[in-house]
Amino acid sequence: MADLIAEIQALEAKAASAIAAAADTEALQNVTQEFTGKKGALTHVMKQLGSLTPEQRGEVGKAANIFKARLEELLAAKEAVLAEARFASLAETEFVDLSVTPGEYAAIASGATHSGHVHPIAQTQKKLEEIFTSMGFSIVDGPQVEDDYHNFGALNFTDDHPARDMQDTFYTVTKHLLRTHTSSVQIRALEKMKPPIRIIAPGRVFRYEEVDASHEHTFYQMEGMIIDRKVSVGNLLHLMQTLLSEVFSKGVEVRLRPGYFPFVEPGFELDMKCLVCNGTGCPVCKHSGWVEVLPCGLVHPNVIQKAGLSPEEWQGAAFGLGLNRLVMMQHGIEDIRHFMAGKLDFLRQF
Ligand code: FA5
Repeated sequence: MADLIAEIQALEAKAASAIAAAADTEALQNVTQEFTGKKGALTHVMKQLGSLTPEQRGEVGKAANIFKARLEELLAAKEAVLAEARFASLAETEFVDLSVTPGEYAAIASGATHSGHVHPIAQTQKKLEEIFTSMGFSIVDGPQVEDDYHNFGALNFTDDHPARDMQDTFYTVTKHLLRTHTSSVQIRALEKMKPPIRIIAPGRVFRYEEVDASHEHTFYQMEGMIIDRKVSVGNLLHLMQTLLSEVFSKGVEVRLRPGYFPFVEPGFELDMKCLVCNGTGCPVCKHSGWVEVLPCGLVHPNVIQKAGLSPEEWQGAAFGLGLNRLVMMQHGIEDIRHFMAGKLDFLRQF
């Protein structure tokens, strides 16, 4: 009998160290099984009671009950410690910050936090700004709500000029308009700055367009203009080449063809081989294999004269880059509408 009681008492020390080592509730349940379960250590001792007198059995039973009570105490104390640790870590991981927006909260709760980044058009715009400022150009800006004079009149579009129809225009009730191109900023720069002038003017422009894979009603252009003594088509082509080779790290196929704009003479259209379909034909290039991205030309003498400068002394070269289409070529984007659709899955690729 004494042996059995000693065996039971020895179980307490073993149980105490198993409970101390248990890292979670599951481990605690295993300890319970190990000592008081059907195949547990205490059950094993109790199976040996058969040879004892009823009194001796009573003594061993008492020792077993003391052990069980002690075991429960130890288990309860450890469970309390584990629960406290669980709550402490919940407070760290499952807090509710009432200042975050629902979108941010969903991202935090799912663990999928994404840091924001610059829009792909703005990324390319920034790169171009760096290239041109390193060549001595300054970045200038102008209003998006313009008057007819800066958007058309000063750019050699007379009142009844048929070329006005080339750019379908949104007018306001005050007879202002949403600028149809960044060429309006050429005029504002000529009004403010003294030649020689080297500027770029990136910005948002608007047209009353039927929207499709390559046409938006709201899109981005970047105007570039040089006014200097002795500016030639050679200077213009050099600018175009620099621009394209810096944006595309690989060589790209371009073609230059005559283009008509009232504010340049001669005028050119610079098209790029469509990089969405590699020139085989798709909705972006309207199945022609080529995309208009970079019209340009030498500034028309009338524009220079209207700005109060002598066309004999000063000449100019200008271009009007279609930024959305350039970025489409850069990344092989097959529809211009992705840029403003607010789809995070699209934007996160860049
Ligand atoms: C112009 O806007 C002239 N101001 C460009 C210019 C500047 C010519 C200086 C000469 C000298 P155009 O309408 O072609 O030209 O537009 C210029 C570029 O903007 C196009 O080549 C094209 O890439 C882009 N673009 C035009 N319309 C849209 C549109 N609806 N959606 C997206 N991009 C467009």
